[in-house]
Amino acid sequence: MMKKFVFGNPIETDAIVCREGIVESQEKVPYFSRVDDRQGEGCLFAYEMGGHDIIYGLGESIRGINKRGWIYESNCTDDPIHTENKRSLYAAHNFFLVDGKGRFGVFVDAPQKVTFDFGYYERDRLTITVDPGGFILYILEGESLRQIVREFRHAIGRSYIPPKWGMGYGQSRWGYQNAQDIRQVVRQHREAGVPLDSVYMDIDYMERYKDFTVDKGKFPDFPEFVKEMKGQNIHLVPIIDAGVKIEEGYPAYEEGIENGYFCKKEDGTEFVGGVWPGRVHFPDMLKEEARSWFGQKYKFLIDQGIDGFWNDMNEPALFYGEDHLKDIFRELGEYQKKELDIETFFGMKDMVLGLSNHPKDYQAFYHEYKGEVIRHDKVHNLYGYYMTRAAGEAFEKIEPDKRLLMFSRASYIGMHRYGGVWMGDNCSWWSHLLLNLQMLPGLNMCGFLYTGADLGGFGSDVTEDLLLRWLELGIFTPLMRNHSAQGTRLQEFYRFGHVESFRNIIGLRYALLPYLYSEYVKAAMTDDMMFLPLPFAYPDDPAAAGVEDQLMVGEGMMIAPVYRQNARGRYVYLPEEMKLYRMRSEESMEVQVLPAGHHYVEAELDQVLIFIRPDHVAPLAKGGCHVEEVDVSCLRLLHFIKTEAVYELYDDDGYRKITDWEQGVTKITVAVNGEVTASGSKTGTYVLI
Ligand code: MIG
Repeated sequence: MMKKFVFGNPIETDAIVCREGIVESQEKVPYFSRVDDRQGEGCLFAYEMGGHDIIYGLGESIRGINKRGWIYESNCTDDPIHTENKRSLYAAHNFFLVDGKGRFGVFVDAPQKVTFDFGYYERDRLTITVDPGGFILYILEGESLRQIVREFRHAIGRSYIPPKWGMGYGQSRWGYQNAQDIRQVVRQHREAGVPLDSVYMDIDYMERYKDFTVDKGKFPDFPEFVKEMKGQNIHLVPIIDAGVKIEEGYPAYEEGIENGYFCKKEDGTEFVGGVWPGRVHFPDMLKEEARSWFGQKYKFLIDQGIDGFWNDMNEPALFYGEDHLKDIFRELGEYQKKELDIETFFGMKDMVLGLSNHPKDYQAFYHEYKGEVIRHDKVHNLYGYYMTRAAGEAFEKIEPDKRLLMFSRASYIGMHRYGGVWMGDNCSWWSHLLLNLQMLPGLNMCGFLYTGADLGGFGSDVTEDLLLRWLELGIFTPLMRNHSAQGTRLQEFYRFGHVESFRNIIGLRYALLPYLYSEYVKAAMTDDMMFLPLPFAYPDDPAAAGVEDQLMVGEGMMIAPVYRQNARGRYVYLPEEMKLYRMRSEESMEVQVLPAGHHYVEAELDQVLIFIRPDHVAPLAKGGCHVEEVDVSCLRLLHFIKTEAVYELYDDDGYRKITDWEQGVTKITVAVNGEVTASGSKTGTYVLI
């Protein structure tokens, strides 16, 4: 049951696409009291939580799986330091679930800033504050948490499905300069026997950071280079930034100016911001013609053989707004005349440090959206979504049958139909390995199935053990990409002493691909989650409710990664009896059945813990050096059979859009005596291990 409550004149976000079953209600919002409408200053709702209520959701946000006890702001922000004192990251995912005294879901469909206080100001009080402007509140009820999520996901439309190679391993680094650098990365992976499907191209491939250009000095024959890489089963994935460089003679700039595609200020002139290329204009992604123009620009790269992209800086990140910068220079002139003391020094310092992503700048430009002129801050949280939508809508026209890889940094619910998200600029910290795990289920709730973090951490210096432990989680995330910032320690796997450990663990991912890919596609097709907090699978187990460091992965698997340095194992909670596969590689494993309850489970640095639920199986293929090489002709089944297990294995060619997914399903049945029978699209041989 999904009820809709409209307040004021909301701006349509296109988050909800399926309205069937949604009831528009004139009654009072259930659960909440409307405390205050603050005379145009925003609107506030409150709910009194039970002492043990758990809050799930909010997608990409900091802190735990249970979001209770902190205050979060949906206000897409380029903040590269994801510490627990922060309130906003890059996304605005305004959906959450309350489980306890009451069980319901809430979606605040509002493109402006929204604040969620989950027991921050008052321990048992949950409040939602929506900044001025209209908005829609949806309240969802259902028989279980999972059912509520499904209902929500149905309303927001089917999640994006990547090409299969997008679930292979990707190597990235902000700093790869040219074709030579990339060739070397590929060669070293191949030489070390570390599987690899893609190499990412960060901003340095462009000509002076101009979107839709390739630097000729660095890539003398780009189409030929793309072909050369394809010949080695490597997909190149270039970055696209939101800002368009202001430069005479640069087509994207000239066309944008000529047709009025850039965001303008009140006086009708184009807003000027500063990002990588220096001075830029921001395409008005919300304006339909501008969006379709920007989307078509990707064709420049697609025509040269590119089949994947990542969209960056689309909060949009602003180093500075030009007018604001001028004000600061002027004020600095004033400060120069003063003695800098306790008052003036910090005033000056804060002024300069606060230059980037300043609210004043977000109030200085406008969009043309659905026939209206709207100030940016009123729709701020839609910008990244609409940039990715620009690409997604264009891809439909350019390559109607093919799946292209696409993920974005900023997002809003609705964008999940066009692409995935990566978790932004994390750091090489052990706490961020845990944060990576904790963000996964919330993202799934909000429709984002294609996701992952910068494995090993983007900022700061990684260590070999952190990278390996991180990989041991990363092998389960659909987006599995090692990315790091320039200036940090190099973190390609082959740079470390125990490259065989990396090779083995990542080999395990490729072996697990049939399972992970099946679970992904099934989750997308049935509006379900791939990563679940334990209580979603064991709603009646009070001990499962507090587990913050284990996840269910698909139907039959539970993972419990080690995320502490120097640990040689960890405590694991089993809500029921399970079979543990302690794996060093796809070949080498120790197997043990563990009863329900708390256990200390050993896991050496190069061992991954996989738990299989009773009467479930998970198939393992023979891994390869890239996804095309994964051999599914003989599947070995991780299994725990008490009576019988039935598994629906989905597979396809990995490139074409999926039209009839049930056609790709093979039903595998394992009887209690170990006999395996299969029916459906692909039957091969099966071995229990
Ligand atoms: O502010 O393109 O999150 O992945 O390497 C830095 C350079 C801009 C931020 C992205 C990061 C990328 C970096 N970009």
